[in-house]
Amino acid sequence: MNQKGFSRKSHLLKEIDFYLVTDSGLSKKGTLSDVREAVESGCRIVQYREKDKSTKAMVEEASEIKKICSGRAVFLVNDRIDVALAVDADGVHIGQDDMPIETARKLLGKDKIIGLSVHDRKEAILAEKNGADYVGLGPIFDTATKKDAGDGVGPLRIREVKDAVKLPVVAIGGINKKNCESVLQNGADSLVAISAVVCSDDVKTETKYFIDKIRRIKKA
Ligand code: 3NM
Repeated sequence: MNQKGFSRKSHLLKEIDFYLVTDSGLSKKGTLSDVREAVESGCRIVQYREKDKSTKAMVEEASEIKKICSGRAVFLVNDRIDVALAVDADGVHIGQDDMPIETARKLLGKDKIIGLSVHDRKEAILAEKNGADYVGLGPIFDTATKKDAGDGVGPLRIREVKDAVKLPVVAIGGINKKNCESVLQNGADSLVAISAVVCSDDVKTETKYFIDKIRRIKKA
């Protein structure tokens, strides 16, 4: 990997704390409003996750999100490498059953960020070996947001994965204001809390709450 590309990516990922994943089905004010409010609150990484729109609508929306994130937040697209390429996003987030990471890397090139969903230590080690830039570990707690997520693995799993890989670990699944401390105390570098943020009336305030909490606990 080109050293410049590598250090740029690891620098960007070192900066992340609260990680916004969009969900148009749950959102009260819509995806673009959620992204705008989260980024205005200081969120430095946004993943556009859309399961119900046409490719055309996705490319249009992704292009708007890219503008909002420009110079302020890393912008990734969930699963859809074609959409990420179409708008020149910063990268993608893929799952275990999506495009194989080696193929995704060939399509995207070495400078783009690729995040991979993992469930345990073994998958995380493989993700690192295969060139992922970070891992999304989940579901930490039971969640109704992703129907096929399975049972929560518990926050201690974060520590196991952190001890096994050097990659940043983003915790996801059932995380809210009440349980986020246990997630952070077990070493998560970043966390996602979809319903806790996009179902609220005030995405800005909720995002700020998580950002402040993460920064405070990381510093302690
Ligand atoms: N991925 P909420 S859990 C999109 O385990 C997603 O990989 C998961 O939503 C995984 O914060 C999940 O509302 C949904 O629980 C997270």
